[in-house]
Amino acid sequence: MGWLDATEGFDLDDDGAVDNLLGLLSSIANPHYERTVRNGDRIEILDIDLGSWPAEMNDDEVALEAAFFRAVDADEPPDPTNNYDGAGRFLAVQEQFDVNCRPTSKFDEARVRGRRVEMKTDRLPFVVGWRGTAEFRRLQFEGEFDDTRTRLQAKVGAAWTSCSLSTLPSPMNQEVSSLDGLVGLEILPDIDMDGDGLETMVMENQRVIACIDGDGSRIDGKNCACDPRIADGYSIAYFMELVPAQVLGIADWR
Ligand SMILES: [Ca+2]
Ligand SMILES: [Ca+2]
Ligand SMILES: [Ca+2]
Repeated sequence: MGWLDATEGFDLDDDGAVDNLLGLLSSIANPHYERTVRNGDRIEILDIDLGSWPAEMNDDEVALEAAFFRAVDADEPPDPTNNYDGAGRFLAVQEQFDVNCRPTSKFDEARVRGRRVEMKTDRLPFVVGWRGTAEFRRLQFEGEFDDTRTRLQAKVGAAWTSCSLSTLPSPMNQEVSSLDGLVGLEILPDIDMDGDGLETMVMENQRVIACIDGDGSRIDGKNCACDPRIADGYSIAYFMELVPAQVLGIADWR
């Protein structure tokens, strides 16, 4: 998996143009994804309810239940070499479930027709490690299975909220947040989630110190991106190849 180039992705704001602002940084991000997927630090599970699938592939559209969640290796000690051979065994992290043990990251809509899978959800919280949770809005997933319906090539697009980026450390400098890092590169949110125009941020000493709402009003403070008036996000698009996996249970993050 990795980030798609800025020219590829989904139209998240219905203006007819692809939205993938963070694709600008794909050449910086992708070596990190490649490494962490290979060494087992990044395990993402797409749980599709196979029970409602037709046994024979046909052109009927079938609604599915699906959820996305973060997982860890179930092998003791963790063995990343078998993660992608179709027999890998994993434990879902408990932070992806609510108190009734339902996934917090279910898709609102999921359907399959022939080889193609299309899914959507308005809000998807995704655990990115002990550091915290990424929040994606307007998430779209499109994938295509191979002949045996075991491997799935997919792309996923979403708006990654400024608030959640402000709670996660920058991969390039752990002293600042991912939002500080982006605004420092003059990369500002491009998806207007709350319809009041695009929000901007004010920096001082490499950190966001204030947010300017879509209507021009200023919200001071380093936590301004999590004020309810600040809702916009950064468009992003991922490519991924999914293989069969077994989920044995739920684990604490480790
Ligand atoms: Ca667009
Ligand atoms: Ca806005
Ligand atoms: Ca706003």
